Amino acid sequence: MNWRKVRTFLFTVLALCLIPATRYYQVDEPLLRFLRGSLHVDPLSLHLSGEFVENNLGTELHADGSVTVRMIAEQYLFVPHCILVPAGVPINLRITSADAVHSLSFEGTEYAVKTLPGTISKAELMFSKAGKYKTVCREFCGPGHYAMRSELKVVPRDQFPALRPEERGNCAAQ
Ligand SMILES: [Cu+2]
Repeated sequence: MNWRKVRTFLFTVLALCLIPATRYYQVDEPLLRFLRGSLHVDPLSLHLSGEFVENNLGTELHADGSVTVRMIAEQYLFVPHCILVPAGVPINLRITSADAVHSLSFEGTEYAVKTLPGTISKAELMFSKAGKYKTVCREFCGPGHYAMRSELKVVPRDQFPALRPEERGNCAAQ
């Protein structure tokens, strides 16, 4: 038996296995959720029905003080373009994509949320300090990818506007 050939073969198999293994949490996790059927959403009718209709996007303040943020990522912007959230409050982010795979990240933080058309990505975020965070797409999604950025504005909790149940917070209202 030619040990050198066997060794080369085994190394090749190992290397090929390692590539998907390192990408698993980035790509396959939303894909698996999608295949499991939970958190499924139709990317073609986001603006027509369901939780991602336009007047449901942005920051929603619940009676218990918790916050839900709903967003859509699409080539080449995040909707809403500017989001307002209170500091020091856990934020439930729910985001989906209308077209390609994107990744919403907040500069200066570890947060990065991959979005995939057809599935809702969920994340728990918290911003302890007030300030502005640039939000950028970290997944190459086409020629306009590098212009895909928006903003998150964190304001002290007591300065966060008291929203009526049907209202959504965004920077334009500031
Ligand atoms: Cu992108």
